[in-house]
Amino acid sequence: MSVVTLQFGQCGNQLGEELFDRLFSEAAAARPALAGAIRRLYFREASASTARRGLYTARAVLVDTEPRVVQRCLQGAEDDGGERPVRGWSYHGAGSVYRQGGAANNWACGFNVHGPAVAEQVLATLRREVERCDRLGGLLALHSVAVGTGSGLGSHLLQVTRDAYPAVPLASVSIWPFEGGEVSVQCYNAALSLASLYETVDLAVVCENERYLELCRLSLGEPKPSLASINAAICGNLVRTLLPSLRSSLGVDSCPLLRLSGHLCAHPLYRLATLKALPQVAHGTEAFTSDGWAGLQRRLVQLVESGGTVDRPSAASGASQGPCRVVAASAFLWGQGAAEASLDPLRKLPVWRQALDPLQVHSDPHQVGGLERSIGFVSNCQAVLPTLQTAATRATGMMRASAYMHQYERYGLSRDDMSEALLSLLQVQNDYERL
Ligand SMILES: Nc1nc2c(ncn2[C@@H]2O[C@H](COP(=O)(O)OP(=O)(O)OP(=O)(O)O)[C@@H](O)[C@H]2O)c(=O)[nH]1
Ligand SMILES: [Mg+2]
Repeated sequence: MSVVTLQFGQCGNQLGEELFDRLFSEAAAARPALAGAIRRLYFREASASTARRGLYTARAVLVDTEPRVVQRCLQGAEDDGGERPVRGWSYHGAGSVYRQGGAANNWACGFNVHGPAVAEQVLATLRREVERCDRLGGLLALHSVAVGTGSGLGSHLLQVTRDAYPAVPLASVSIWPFEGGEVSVQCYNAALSLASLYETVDLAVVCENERYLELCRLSLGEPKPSLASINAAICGNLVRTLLPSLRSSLGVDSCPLLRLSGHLCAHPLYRLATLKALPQVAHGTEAFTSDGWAGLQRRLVQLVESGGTVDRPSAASGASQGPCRVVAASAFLWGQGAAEASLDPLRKLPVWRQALDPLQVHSDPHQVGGLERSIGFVSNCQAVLPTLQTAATRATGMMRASAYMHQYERYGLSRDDMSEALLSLLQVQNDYERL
């Protein structure tokens, strides 16, 4: 079984490149059976024309409204005059679709202008990639919700992809912007993206740049994190839910995150998930870290209760409204003794008792990221609430003042369309609040 990744816009493409690097290096460090499973899932053997740049080709479709980032991804290791080691994998040039001009920071421009212009070409490119899979296990989209291409074009392409593959698990990794607001209309774009995601994907993994910035600073020891560091931190969490685990009930040849989308998002009102991983250690110190399973699980429970991402003592006290409630979650224990570890501490997680099988646990002896023991965690829970509340408050305030609406009307998005998206955002916020 294989998974095809869709990379939309600058953020989606940069994040995708980091993710494939991570997956490939995990395969290189894994025992042969697991390495084979990882490569079959996310890579295919390179054709003769691309083999000189690596033996494997990422199963990916790259899309953008400007050529720069896609071209850099395609050039990969050759780009910097050989300073970076040859990475052993590459993208296939024919797997990319890009235009000129960008999407003007505007969801409507991406959705209504660029979307229809490239949809057919993207679907044809995706079809070719799907035909190279023995069996398609799912589609994973990477994008930012903040500006024009990843959010607007991404939303359009996810809709046509859903129509073309109605029965295939479809998940997104949706990056939320920094709170500081690089773009004044980012809350509009996020609301429009979220409304669309709720109609198309089975599961949307929400990764907030602000939280990962804090993770890099406070826990990973990087005083001034770059976007590349943030991508590395996101992929460090993500990869623990994407690697197949041979000892798990999910089967050797499937992507856990996609296989679990039905379990995590069984209820149609709750489609958002967040990631966590422990331990959080600075790059280069992995070999000196040897946390026990009981300690890791206890800290994970504290982190989940607090709704946070960063593991620090103050997170233990929990939020003032009580512990963050969880609809459903999956924990992945990676490393020495994972299959034999007692799971007693994890049973204290604040999971929703009405859900069937609310917590699933999977394990494998592979040491992810060189850590003797680590836990990855994906949960559908109230941790998304602060992000939803901030976006909803800002977007409704701007809408009341009719701010920037003309920019959207210019690209065919009416006030009613915007109001509907905001209502949908408020509804999602309300549903998570009432959990
Ligand atoms: N985590 C992460 N965030 C990114 C990255 N690149 C951009 N962003 C964030 O994504 C948002 C901007 O989205 P981009 O992906 O740059 O824009 P785009 O989708 O290409 O859309 P346009 O350029 O407007 O056509 C901002 O919130 C950035 O902080 C990245 O590599 N990693
Ligand atoms: Mg761009």
